[in-house]
Amino acid sequence: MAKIKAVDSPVKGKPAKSAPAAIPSVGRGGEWHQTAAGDQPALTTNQGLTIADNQNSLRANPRGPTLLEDFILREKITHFDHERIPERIVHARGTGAHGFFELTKSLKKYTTAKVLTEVGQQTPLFARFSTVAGGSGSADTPRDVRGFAVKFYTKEGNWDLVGNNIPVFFIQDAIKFPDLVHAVKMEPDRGFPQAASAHDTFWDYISLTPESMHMVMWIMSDRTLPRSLRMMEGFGIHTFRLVNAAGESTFVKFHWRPKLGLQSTIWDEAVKIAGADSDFHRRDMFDAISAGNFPEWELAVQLFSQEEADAFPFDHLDATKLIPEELVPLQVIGRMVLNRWPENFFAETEQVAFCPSHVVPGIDFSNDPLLQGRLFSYLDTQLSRLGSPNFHQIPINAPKCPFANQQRDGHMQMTQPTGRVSYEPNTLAANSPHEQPAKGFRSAAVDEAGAKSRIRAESFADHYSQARQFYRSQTAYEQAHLASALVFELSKLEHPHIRDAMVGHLCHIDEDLAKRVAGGVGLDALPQAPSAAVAVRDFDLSPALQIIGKMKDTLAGRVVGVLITHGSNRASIDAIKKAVAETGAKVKLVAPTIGDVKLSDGSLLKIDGQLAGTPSVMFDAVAIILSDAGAAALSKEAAAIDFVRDAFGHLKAISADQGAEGLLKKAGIEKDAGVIAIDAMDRFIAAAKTRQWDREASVRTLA
Ligand code: HDE
Repeated sequence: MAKIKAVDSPVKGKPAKSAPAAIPSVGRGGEWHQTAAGDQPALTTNQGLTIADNQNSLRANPRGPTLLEDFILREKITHFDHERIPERIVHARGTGAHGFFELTKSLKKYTTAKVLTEVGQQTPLFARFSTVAGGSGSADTPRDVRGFAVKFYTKEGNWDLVGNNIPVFFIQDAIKFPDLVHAVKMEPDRGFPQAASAHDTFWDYISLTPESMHMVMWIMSDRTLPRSLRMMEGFGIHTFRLVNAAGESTFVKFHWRPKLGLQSTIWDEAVKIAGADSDFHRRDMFDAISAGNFPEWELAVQLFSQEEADAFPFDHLDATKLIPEELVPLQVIGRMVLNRWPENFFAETEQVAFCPSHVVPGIDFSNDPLLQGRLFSYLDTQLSRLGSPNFHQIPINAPKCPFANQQRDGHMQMTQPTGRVSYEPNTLAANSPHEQPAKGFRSAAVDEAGAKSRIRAESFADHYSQARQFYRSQTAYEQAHLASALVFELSKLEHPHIRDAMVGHLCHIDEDLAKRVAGGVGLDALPQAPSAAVAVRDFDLSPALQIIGKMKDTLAGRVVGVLITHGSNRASIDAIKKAVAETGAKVKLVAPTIGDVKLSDGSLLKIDGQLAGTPSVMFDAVAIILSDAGAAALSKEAAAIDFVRDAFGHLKAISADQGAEGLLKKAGIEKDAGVIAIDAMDRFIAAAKTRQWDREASVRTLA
């Protein structure tokens, strides 16, 4: 039998700059092996043993069985097998960043919390943005609520403001949360759909939960399709309390307002982004921070007294209600800047453990029953996810102020306390931590009386009036998007009775909305509305609830895609780059092939993205700058036709030169005010700052 020659095994990884020439290693089957250069640290096991060979497991002979004895293999594989921790049951998909909060206005009158009283102080923080329904590997852009969680590492302990990008919630009582989440998650028998609410179990549950109707208006609006995590608002949702030095408390709601203004995508765009770049939001945040364009938000508060709360036409303890800005104006008190991307995604973004119960002296809870349930849930979930009551010792979770107590031991204990005292009070250790009556945390002394019961307050009974207020406060474009989203979602249902029930609820909110949706899902007549617990009221409209009304007149932080080919006009490309850069936005060049493109003047330009992998959904506005030959070639290219057609369909401004005409024609573009000649740069920039809303009726039939 012929002797079998052992095969060389390539050495993985880059050779070190100073790597010595590969030397054959005798007696290991003839494979060659590169030794570590002197300046490289040794690869070791977790016990510190230097590893000689990280490419071959220990075998009985070169082609024989692997030996159980190979403790190096077993340690490595075992560790690998345990690399994942349970993902969050909700909000599994997230993006985090470090930054700081700077207070600009003191709330000393209302609170003792130093983070809210020391003007000019910068408090380090970690923020995590997330989708709710999908798993940790799901796409960034499904229609979904976004988590907006901020951990402030204050001098007085960690304060976690764990909010969402929508100021209300689905349910009024924490006991309903597991049902809500089970209903929206993939259906248990089939394991789909992932990260989508457009399925029977979600709408079945919602149709039986009238208190969620206000939230339904928000999730069916474009708020659930943010253009960027940098362009969303954030809300603490619940009413909290601030407590001052005299022990007096004031109610507070927290709001984050993005410096770049509010902006959303539209549904067809969000769907296509998910295919083009499922990490769209994470990458956008990474790119912005890497480029030094640090995302920023204002922190604002709504403050109100018990007497004012008593006069509201809704209950401030009900998380399905908001307090319109027109009723209690927002006061801006500071800003958050995110300026550092985590060094390690797992260690920081995955292991960060937020708990609404993490507050500091001067901040306290209200009786919102949803908040009360959350105060339990998050600590419990961290014990399950991170596996130990010592999760606060993980660097991302550890307070940055001194912390000490007599809690001891436990799984994965990292500290090694000394001495014989592990209890408080004591007389044996003078320097051991003791309670501090004067400066420690105290709950607001609130009178509580009444009979114990499982009864929802009557003041929680109005489920439709704020839903109506939200819908009617939207622009006509936004109303059409909302109605169409409902049609889309309800059309996916297999069970017609759920559709009927949902349209029945809509009748209470707005009859026109109900008719639009009924028409969209093919109902001949409006179904019977369920009985409402209380009569629906007409609140004053609140324009602050719009997105379009809250877009800022800016292109800053956005991206303009410029489609070019060989022979494109250099001067036009330079002009658009200059104009876009002046607004604080950036240009990305797209061409059929990656590498350099040779322009009209013979110069070379490096391309940022290849056409097939860089569709126009990645951009806020586009320019098409082509030579005649380039346009002729691209007219036979589906990706180029889609580039233009989608930009037009997604209501984006399009700047086009003479050469681009052929491609526009091939894409069937009927020019409107948002399709702008390349030399009218000011008009293009102005149009790029918004969407061409009036175009929509010509490209899509909305409900
Ligand atoms: Fe959460 N929620 N939630 N939630 N939530 C979690 O905690 C829960 C609610 C929110 O980036 C979990 O660490 C209950 C409202 C965010 O790590 C869990 C109830 C709001 C995040 C949990 C709610 C939120 C979570 C899962 C009903 C907006 C992600 C993993 C009473 C104010 C934080 C985890 C991050 C995460 C429970 C309702 C926001 C299971 C029981 C209302 C932003 O503990």
